[in-house]
Amino acid sequence: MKIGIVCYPTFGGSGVVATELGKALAKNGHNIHFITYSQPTRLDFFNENLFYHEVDIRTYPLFQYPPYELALASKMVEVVKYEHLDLLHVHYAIPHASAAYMAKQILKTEDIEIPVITTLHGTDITLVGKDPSYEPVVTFSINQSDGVTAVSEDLKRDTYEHFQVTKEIAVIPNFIDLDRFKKQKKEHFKKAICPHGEKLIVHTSNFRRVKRVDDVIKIFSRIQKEMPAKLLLVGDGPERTNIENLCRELGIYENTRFLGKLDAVEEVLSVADLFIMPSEKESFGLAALEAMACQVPIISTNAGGLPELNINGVTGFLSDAGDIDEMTKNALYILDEQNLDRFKANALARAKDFDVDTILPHYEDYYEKIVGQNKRVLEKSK
Ligand code: GMT
Repeated sequence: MKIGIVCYPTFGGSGVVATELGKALAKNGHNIHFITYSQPTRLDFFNENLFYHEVDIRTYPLFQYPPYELALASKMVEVVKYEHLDLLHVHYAIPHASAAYMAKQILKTEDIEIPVITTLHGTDITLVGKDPSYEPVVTFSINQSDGVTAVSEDLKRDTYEHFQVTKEIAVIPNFIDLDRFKKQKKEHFKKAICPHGEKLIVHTSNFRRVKRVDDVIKIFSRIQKEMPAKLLLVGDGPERTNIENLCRELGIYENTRFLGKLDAVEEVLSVADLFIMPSEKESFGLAALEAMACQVPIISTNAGGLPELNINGVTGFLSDAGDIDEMTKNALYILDEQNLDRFKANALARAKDFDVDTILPHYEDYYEKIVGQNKRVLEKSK
């Protein structure tokens, strides 16, 4: 199949899933055309089936905000037309689903029918999409998509609850490449960071408020009072300065390292003992899945789709957002030598359920279904 993938090219979860999906599909022989405003971060290798089309965003003194959505729709029209695509798959509803709708209508005037699939990832529904400034367009463009997928059952429920969506939503969870995300031998790295056998705790995120990174710091500060430990923070974002200040306030800065936007996160996860994800909202929790694949147990909230990934008392523990006491107690339980290896093994076993080789066929079957449906409707209307 010839598939156009539209996504955010940055480190965000939706962009990572879209890029990894495109790479896996290309390896399976599909032609994948990425359409976005810069080279996706994880599009880092050559494959004869992978193509990249950059959206040209022309600005003009009149525009306070350059109209990205129009430039994107125009690029979609061009790529569908000249590359003879069978399908457009857009990741993250805003503004990709409405731009795809526009492209579809333009192409229709030239007798080209292109099916559009929208994948809902999380904050496009749970946070930004619900806002009255976007809600009508989000609802409309989801309903106009030929197919809609969500990354968890919880996100599907949330979409039906908060939007007048009538379209059937298929749940296809996030997935993981277990060849890349696996425990690697990085003992020298562990020794350098934890020279006295300290336990190593990791958090990775985009440091937005919804991630509650301050809770990570508070939990770590309490763990440290009970056992020697170090904290590695991967990623960057708007809350970074506040978090650094909190570390200084709590006197734990010396035992905390900010690693920034690290690409080889699996190397850090390979030496970690515990991963903390205290998010207020989390539709799936891809970062937690990456940790689990590297045999790292999870302390998380029970928000969104996290209970569909992290099994309470087995791969880690789930708590209400903000319950620092319970999360600390559970973290200390996991880090106890009597329990740690069991949780690590369980985390890996659970991660295997989300192996790319298991999840990819769900996307391929869904593509076949939507393209087939589209063809049948067209034939009937002739
Ligand atoms: O907020 C983020 O973490 C980024 C966001 C995105 O869409 O770029 O991630 C969301 O999509 C990921 C991939 O499907 C999910 O694993 C994350 O749970 C989800 N984040 C939130 O719901 C907060």
